[in-house]
Amino acid sequence: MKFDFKNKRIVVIGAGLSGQALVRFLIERGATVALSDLRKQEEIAGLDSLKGLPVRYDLGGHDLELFKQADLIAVSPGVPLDCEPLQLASSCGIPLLGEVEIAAREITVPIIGVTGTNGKSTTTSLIGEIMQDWGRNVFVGGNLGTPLVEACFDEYDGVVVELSSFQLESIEQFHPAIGLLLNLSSDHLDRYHDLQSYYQAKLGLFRNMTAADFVVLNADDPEVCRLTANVEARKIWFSARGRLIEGMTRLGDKLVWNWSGADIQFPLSDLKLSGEHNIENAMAAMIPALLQGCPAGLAWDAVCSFSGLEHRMQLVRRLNGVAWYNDSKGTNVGSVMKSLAGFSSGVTLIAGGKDKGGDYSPLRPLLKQKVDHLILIGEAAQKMATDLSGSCDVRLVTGLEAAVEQACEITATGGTVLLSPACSSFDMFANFQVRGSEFERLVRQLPVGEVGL
Ligand code: UMA
Ligand code: ADP
Repeated sequence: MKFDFKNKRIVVIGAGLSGQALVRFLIERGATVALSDLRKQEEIAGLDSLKGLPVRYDLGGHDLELFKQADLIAVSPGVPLDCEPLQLASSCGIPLLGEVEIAAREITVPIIGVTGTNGKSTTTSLIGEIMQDWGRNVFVGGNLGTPLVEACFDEYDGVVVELSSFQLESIEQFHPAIGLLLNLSSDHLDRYHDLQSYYQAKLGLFRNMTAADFVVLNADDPEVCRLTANVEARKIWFSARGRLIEGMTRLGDKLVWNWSGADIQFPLSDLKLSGEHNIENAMAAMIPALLQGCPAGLAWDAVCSFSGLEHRMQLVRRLNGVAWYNDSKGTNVGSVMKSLAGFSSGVTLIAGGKDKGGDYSPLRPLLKQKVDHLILIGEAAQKMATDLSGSCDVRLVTGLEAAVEQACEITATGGTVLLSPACSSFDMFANFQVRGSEFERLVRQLPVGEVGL
């Protein structure tokens, strides 16, 4: 049901990308809007885009009176629902709507929603590539970078949206036609009290889905299987371990799609993306398109021509026999494990950043097998050193530049240097993109001839 925003007093909390897009959208719909953020004006990028709009600013802290007088609070994903102004507004009976919920009430075309702990951005982009190659005018965004509410400014045939647990926490009526849950592992324990609360937030994806909808699920992930037992929508499974008769399954060097009488094979040798995890992403991404009637060959061609997103296992440079990879988006233990799995040995791993409250010790077996040196940076460095000591040579350094210098000195010829932090970037950088770009800059300026032992 659409919300009537006309003449409503709405406080938008969080002045990042989502908050700014919400302000533009709500003003267009006739609301009286205030934008509130803990940060000061000079600390917030992009506010210029709101120049000339009738917005009341409440920056450098939240004015609680403003929240008490609102008709509605529009919530950015990065703002926890238990923060003081939102608790207060709730206790006064003022409705809180998340950015995705607000956007979804306006969107009338079918939505494909992608969630999971890892692989969301890659899979969302792959689905977008297929749909666009198929001639569909789809909006592709969400947690990937363009807030979903931006989809309300234009006409589209469909929407492909990446959804984080933060966005799914405040779902009320959001109802995708196809929902994908790629995998579940530990993350964001700085926002959630425990892992189960994080998983429950993810399950918000399915809240309004019915037997007329489809869910795409990873048959190899025990948590996904356990937690989706009661989901009403029709389940289509994918398995990289070849365990399915129906659905999308990997059998050696090909994928097999068995569904509703179809039996189609896709050769994995055509895939440009590398890494076992990307095979899973490719499998998941093909399913929505095939369900919607996209020709299988066209869908596979689109997947195969996709060479990956920036900051995900990107080869930056080969220098004096050492390969340097940027995996700045490896922001949790599960993703670093997948990234390390692609190497045999001789890795110098640069990790650390802002700690998200998890346990790093599941990395120990892979560190023992594949990593010679672990160079730690950022706020999490000490905790990681404690969790991982004894698994390989562990060093703490002051920052990314020092880490690159150390890696350059100690990595043997034939080896690999991998930035895959297992942490978010916010202790030292604006975001993971800035961290990755800074790493690439530092690596590119390393002099030829002085690298490797
Ligand atoms: N803030 C307050 N009060 C609080 C807490 C925060 O005012 O109590 C303010 C902060 O000072 C900041 C703003 O809220 O100015 C942060 O808002 P935001 O984090 O929602 O920022 P956006 O720029 O809108 O980015 C969000 C997503 N960020 C988060 O979920 C943390 C972006 O995902 C997403 O791309 C964007 O919306 C568009 O949909 C980023 C992310 O890190 C990539 N996501 C997490 C992840 O992938 O692990 C979930
Ligand atoms: P997300 O948007 O969920 O963070 P991305 O597609 O941006 O996922 O990939 C981020 C990192 O997660 C990659 O660099 C890789 O290390 C890891 N990753 C990607 N896909 C998967 C997957 N299917 N399973 C586990 N890890 C993955």
